[in-house]
Amino acid sequence: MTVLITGFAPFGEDKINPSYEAVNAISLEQSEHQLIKACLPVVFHQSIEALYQLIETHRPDIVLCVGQAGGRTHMTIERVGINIDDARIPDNAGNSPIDQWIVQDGADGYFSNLPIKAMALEMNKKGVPTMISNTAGTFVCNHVLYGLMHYIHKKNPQIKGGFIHVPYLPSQATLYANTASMHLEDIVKGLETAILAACEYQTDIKISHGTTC
Ligand code: PCA
Repeated sequence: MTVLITGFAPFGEDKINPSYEAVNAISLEQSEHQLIKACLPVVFHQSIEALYQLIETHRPDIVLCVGQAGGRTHMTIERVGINIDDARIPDNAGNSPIDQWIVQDGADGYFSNLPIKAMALEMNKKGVPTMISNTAGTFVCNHVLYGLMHYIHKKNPQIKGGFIHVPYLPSQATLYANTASMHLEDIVKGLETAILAACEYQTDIKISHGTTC
């Protein structure tokens, strides 16, 4: 299979983005799958346009986008992208949209069509703490997940797509009090395992990752 995997450039106060550091370091050399890696800009709309260009060029079977979620304790596989931009900080081009549609008159949300529970199971089996997340936020990561799934629904439902958020690296966490982090090698192992599970499982498994409030 051809797998497109993307990370993001650094944004906000951070000088490094673990998502691209990890994407850059992964390797599927032992498998028959082909990996295409790219770094997306942390800019509303430009990020989606760059992603669409990559999809049109490489025609992947699977698209996995990866972003930083500073403060999260686990790798988190996103279940859903929602049709809203609501920026807490400006993107890297200075845009701060508030309550704007990503796609005017588009669906309110789209679910990832990757086997997210199977991916989480395999990642946890490898010792990489992983959870399902029910919100990718309302910044550029959610924007890209929504844009990806909109493309898949409208243009090519054969593609499997989704998003994983990764924690800070330890070097980043040293700057903040009481903040979780994960070593790069574990993030890399988690992503490699996620990709292999996405290639292997044709349908998802039924195990609960539900939450109560
Ligand atoms: N994280 C941000 C955008 C880029 C990234 O790595 C987010 O969660 O929206």
